[in-house]
Amino acid sequence: TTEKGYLGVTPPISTAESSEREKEVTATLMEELRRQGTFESVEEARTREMVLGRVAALVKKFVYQVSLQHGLSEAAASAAGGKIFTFGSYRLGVHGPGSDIDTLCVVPKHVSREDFFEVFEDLLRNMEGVAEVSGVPEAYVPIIKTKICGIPLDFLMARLALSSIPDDLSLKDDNLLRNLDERCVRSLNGSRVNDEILRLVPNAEVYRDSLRCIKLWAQRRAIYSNVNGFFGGVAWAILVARICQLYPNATAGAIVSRFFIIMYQWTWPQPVLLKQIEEGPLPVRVWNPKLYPADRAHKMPIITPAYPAMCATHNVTASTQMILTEEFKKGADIVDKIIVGTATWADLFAKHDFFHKYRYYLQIVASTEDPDLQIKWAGTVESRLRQLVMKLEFVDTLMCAHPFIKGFDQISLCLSQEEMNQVAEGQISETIAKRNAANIEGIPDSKTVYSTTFFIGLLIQPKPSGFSGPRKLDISYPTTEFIKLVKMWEKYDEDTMGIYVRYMKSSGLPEYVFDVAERQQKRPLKRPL
Ligand code: 3AT
Ligand code: MN
Ligand code: MN
Repeated sequence: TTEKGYLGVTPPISTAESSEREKEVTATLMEELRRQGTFESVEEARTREMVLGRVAALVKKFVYQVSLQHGLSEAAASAAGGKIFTFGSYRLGVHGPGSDIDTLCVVPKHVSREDFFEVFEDLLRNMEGVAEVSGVPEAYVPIIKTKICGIPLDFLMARLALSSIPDDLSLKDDNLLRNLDERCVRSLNGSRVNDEILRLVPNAEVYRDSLRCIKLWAQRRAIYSNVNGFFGGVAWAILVARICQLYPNATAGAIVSRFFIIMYQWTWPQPVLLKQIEEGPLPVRVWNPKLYPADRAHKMPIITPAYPAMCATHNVTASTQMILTEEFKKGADIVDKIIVGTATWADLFAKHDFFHKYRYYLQIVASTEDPDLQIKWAGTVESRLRQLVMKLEFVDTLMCAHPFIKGFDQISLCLSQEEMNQVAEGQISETIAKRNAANIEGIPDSKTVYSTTFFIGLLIQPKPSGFSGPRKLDISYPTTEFIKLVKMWEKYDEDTMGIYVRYMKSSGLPEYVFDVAERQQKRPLKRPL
């Protein structure tokens, strides 16, 4: 805590201890989180620690080797150091079984990014227990993805303007960012944000338990996704931290119950801050709605606590704000019932009803004939979906355009151009769906089509009463504009990449969007809209 006696930009709402009932529901919450499988086994936790120990040693070996290549003496090369910092869910202590370990490798100034993608990547490949090393040096945040002893790891690297990296180095000092490559600044950011969050919460254990609950809830409700205009991991982590600041002595059950009501009543676009925004040593933009119109446009700003302050929720649109707000309200109602004993935590974690909720949907299909290209093309289309959502929001009779948070991948074996076209248009017939490699053997002209299908639910204004005939909904303009936009991708190629948008009734939704239980009870909707 600080000289003002509390953490955060305002004093707490209450410093009271939790009531007996709140302590009871905290215990049942922890039981439910265990039942839902959000914790890893003791054995997996041990493996992670062992892997991290080996990785820390490997980074030192990497720095040592490169230092020798640069002509440093044995002694100087050993003293050059090298250190790992974890961030992401593992660092916050909210990771589940199978989560990755996000690991930042900090190296001294004579070790370059090229060394990282050559020497370090090679060292990794030759390490025992390592599978699937894949470096993406050209990414916005360059990354090496790998798996060690079954644990997935994401490696970032930052090269500081220091001749050695001591074991007790902290990344807190903003001056460390001076004279760094932008990619290094970006790579440092995740770790610095996580460390600040942990420094700014009054009780780390209460924080972790509360965040674990909110993350699970957000995933189940299909509102955990930054790219689609909902909130991503960093935003949820900041929100829960803010509630912890407001109730420094509350237990996790109490934090969660306050979380929903406070978020539901939040007076957006007032930003959520964990501390005052600071200026710093770099010539970079710090989030400032008074200065920048783009920042003023943020609908639900949640601001990262490490310099340079950024908005973690840049992608929120009018529609996703509406959906988030509705979910906060539903969450608030359920936790009220949990406190009085008429609902259980399992009710809070109920699966979303996206594919039952709307009468009309848009289906967006991205397709190629190459599995590697498909990942990039589908990613590009997904990253532009919010542009389609925003254009749909301008359509008069459309009240909400609700993007689903994930695409559905399909691999289809086609025997004719006609079948290929069908797949590219999202019409995968039963014949195509059931076909496999064995039953087309020997047929020379079979082609494999990779497709990823995204969905947007459409909430259409009810017809005025007494008005008959179909309600006019003209979505041709948003659709054509969206297709034009995705085709502007620099690697777009008309001959190998398909993009198709189809408007459909809920009855036309493909089977694969439903899980087994839903398929059995699926029946036509009878709704007033
Ligand atoms: P998991 O438990 O791993 O699912 P997480 O919160 O750790 O949850 P990620 O590993 O995906 O999630 O991300 C951890 C951090 O890494 C969050 C963000 O600061 C950074 N990050 C994630 N994806 C990217 C990306 N594509 N480019 C740059 N940074 C990213
Ligand atoms: Mn992670
Ligand atoms: Mn990761």
